[in-house]
Amino acid sequence: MPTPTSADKFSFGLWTMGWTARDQFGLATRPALDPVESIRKLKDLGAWGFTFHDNDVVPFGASAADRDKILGQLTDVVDETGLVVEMVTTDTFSQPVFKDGAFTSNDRGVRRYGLRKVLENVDLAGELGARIFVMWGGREGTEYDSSKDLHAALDRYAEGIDTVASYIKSKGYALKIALEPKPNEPRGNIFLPSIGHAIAFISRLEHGDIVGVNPETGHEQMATLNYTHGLAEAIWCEKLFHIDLNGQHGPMYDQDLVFGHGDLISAFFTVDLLENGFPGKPGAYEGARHFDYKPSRTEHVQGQWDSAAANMEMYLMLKERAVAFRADPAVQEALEVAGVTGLSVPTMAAGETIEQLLADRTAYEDFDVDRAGERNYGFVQLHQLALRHLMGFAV
Ligand code: ASC
Ligand code: MN
Ligand code: MN
Ligand code: MN
Repeated sequence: MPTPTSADKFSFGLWTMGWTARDQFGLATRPALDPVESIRKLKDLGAWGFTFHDNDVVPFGASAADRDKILGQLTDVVDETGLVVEMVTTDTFSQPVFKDGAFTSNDRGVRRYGLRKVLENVDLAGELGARIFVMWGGREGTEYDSSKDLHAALDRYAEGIDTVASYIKSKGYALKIALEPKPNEPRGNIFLPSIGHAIAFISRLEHGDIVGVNPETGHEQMATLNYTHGLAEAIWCEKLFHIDLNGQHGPMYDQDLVFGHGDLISAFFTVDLLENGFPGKPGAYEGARHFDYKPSRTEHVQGQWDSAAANMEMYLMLKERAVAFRADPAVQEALEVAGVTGLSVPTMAAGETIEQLLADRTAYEDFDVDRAGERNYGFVQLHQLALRHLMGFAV
């Protein structure tokens, strides 16, 4: 089995393997993990970095003295292990005060409080040297459309993100914001439900240059969207700042399974895109391979760590297969036959004008539409080759 090293840039949220499995229907099934011990354990398993919400390490409402003590322990274990704090995120969803959202709450006092909580956390992220600041607005949304002025909500959301971005710039932190889309859960409908919605929103911001996206596998799949396509468009827009990898079986509740334990074929093509898709192109993703999963409620401490290791093993196994898939001469020929390689050729010739295109009879009047309609693209055979590689039958 391939084993992870820090060069693989794997990272985990402390809230992921540390989840005590308290859910809507039942109590916790395992004890809370000590964050300091968890960081040491992640190091032993071969991870490169870790991430956290403010309240994963500093309890909500902790005194300044307690906060400093906890953060001192955190920086000590970072020094000891060499693990990287690559991303920090803020919990603006757990406490009752945020039940109608933080930046888009109808209550202005809550909005100002939410903004202050996030700005405090920006300082923490900046001081710890994190490069990415994720914002998952899980409570920004509605159950009832009567409950929200939707235009005003988007104004307030933009105002909030722009305020945070301008604060980051004014402080000179090397931080970029990554918005995390999700269609629903915990709200009936969450604002910025997909990668595409988020990118359109970012294009309207004043400080959108330092704002991108943090797409999560399962969140896109809950909306029946193709995660790999979403990543591709985010890279193409130079907006893929971070990723949350996990597993999901199509449109149902947010499962947060181990990466690849849901839609395995989709996971294969996600890894293929990340490893083979855009190298050297503008916006190519070089950040952490970050997992945002939850060990199933049936697992106790051993299962929590087994599942953490499983995420990295899945990624590396898929990477091995994806690299072999691209290197296989039979695949390269099939890509050629299918026209996949030909798609890189611009449709217009270099320097060609629209007039020249209009005058080109071979493009239209004399184009053999019937013959083109009869082309066998061979996509099924190509996909079969991919699955042979994925299943280990192509050696
Ligand atoms: C995050 C993030 C999520 C949520 C969820 C909380 O920061 O990326 O998807 O919080 O993991 O349980
Ligand atoms: Mn999720
Ligand atoms: Mn996430
Ligand atoms: Mn999540």
